[in-house]
Amino acid sequence: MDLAPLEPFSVQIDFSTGLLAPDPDILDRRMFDLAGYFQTDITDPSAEAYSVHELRVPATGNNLLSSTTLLSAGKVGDEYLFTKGHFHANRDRAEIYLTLSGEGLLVMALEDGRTVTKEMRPGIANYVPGYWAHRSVNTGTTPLVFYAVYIGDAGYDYATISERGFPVIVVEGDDGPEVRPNPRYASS
Ligand code: M6P
Ligand code: ZN
Repeated sequence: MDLAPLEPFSVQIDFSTGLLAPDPDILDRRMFDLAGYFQTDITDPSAEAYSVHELRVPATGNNLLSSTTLLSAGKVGDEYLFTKGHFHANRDRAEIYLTLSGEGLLVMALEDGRTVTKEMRPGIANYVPGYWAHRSVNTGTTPLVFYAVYIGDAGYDYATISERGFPVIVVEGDDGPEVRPNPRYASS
């Protein structure tokens, strides 16, 4: 082996808040980071949208990275709040989501526009195979908290989603969340 092995370690995950101990790397996303992502304009740019709390592990292909995401409840127009969503820069890298609290939908899309949407509820693990872009949507009234595990060199391609959008959007309908075609989706 070229490098010394990492030391084994453990983390404490608070399932209701998603907070980790010892201290993770924290990435805060505010509403202005999501400007242009919704059908309507955002109204409160400085409001917290979500945060990603990542365990400190080198981002290499032999490691597993993992993080909790704490996604606020709320809507922009009639669209539920969501994460930016991304393809992996290394397209074939897979990921697993385990929902810890709250409720939502995991929207996944291939580059050809095919989509699959899965429920996110405490205790459900969602498998995201390589090549599927993924976005989580908080359809509840409390924060959506989930733990994600991904291959260390997956990387992020945000540009494709930021330019084209997802093929579907999730809006509040008369009987709850509805998945509808995105009128602004730019197919390739
Ligand atoms: C999950 C994982 C992370 C991701 C986060 C927020 O925790 O997929 O890799 O950063 O969700 O999603 P996004 O990066 O699309 O904003
Ligand atoms: Zn990912």
